[in-house]
Amino acid sequence: RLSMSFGDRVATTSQPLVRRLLRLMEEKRTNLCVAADLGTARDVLQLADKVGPHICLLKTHVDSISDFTAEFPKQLTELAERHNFLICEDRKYGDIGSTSADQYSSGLFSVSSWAHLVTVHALPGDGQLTALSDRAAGAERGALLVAEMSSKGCLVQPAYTAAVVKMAEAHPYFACGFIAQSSVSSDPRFLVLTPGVSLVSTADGHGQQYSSPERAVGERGADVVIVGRGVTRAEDPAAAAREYAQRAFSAYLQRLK
Ligand code: UP6
Repeated sequence: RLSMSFGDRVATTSQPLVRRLLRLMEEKRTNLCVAADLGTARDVLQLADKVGPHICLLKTHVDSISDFTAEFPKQLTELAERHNFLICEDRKYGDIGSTSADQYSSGLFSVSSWAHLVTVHALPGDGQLTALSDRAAGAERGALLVAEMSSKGCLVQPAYTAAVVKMAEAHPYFACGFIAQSSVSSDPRFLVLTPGVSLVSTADGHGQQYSSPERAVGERGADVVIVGRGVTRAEDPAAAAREYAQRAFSAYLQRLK
C-alpha cells in the first residue's frame, strides 16, 4: 500500500467507493479530509464551500449541528458534487447490528441517504457491518473501521487493532478502510485515514494529540489526513486547507520514491 500510487491502487479493489475516492485523490491531487466540526448548518456549508477545492473528503458530526433539517444534506451534496469531494459522517456506530442499522438509515438524520462513508467501531462484532451494508441497499456506501484512536489514554490494544483489520478483510464489499494512527494494514484495497493532525497545536486539553501532516503520511502511513480545528479555527480556512493539502500530498509523493 505505502509504495503504490492512489491511481495504481484502483485496480486492486472492486469496492466502488474506494475506487472512486482513490481516483479522485489522484486526479484532484489531494489527500486531505476536513472535519467540519461547526455548530450550525450554515457554518458547515460555508466551510465546505471554502475548503471544497482542496479536499477529497468532508467529515461531519451531523448530531452536533443545532439547526439540522433535511435541507442540510441536500445542500452539502450539491457542494460535494460542485467541488468533487465525498462525505463521511463520523458517527462511530458501536451497537448491535439492528440498532446501528436503524440509526444509520432512519431517525432525524437518515445518514445512509447522503453519507458516502460512515465510521464504525468494530467492538460489537461484524453483524453491525452486515446490518449497515444491508441498509445501504445497493447505493455506493461504505464504512471506515476505527482501528486506533488519537486520544490520550485510548484503551485500544494491538490485538484489538489486528482483529479490526481481520474484520475488514472479511467484509471488503463494505469496509473501505480504517481510522488509525499507524499503518495498520498494508493491503492496497484499504484506505488509512489519520485524525489528530495540526500545524498549530500539539494537544487540545481534552486528550486530543496532534502530529504534522508529514509525520502522519510519511512516518505513520496515513493515506488521508483528517484536519478539524487546524482548518476551522484558522483565520482563512481555505488557505489553511490548501496548505494542509499541499503538505499531505507532498508527503505522499515523497513516500512513493
Ligand atoms: N477523530 C479524532 N480521533 C480519532 C477519531 N476521530 O480526532 O481517533 C475525529 C474527531 C474530530 C476530528 O471526532 O471530528 O477527528 C479531529 O478534529 P481536530 O483536528 O479538531 O482535533
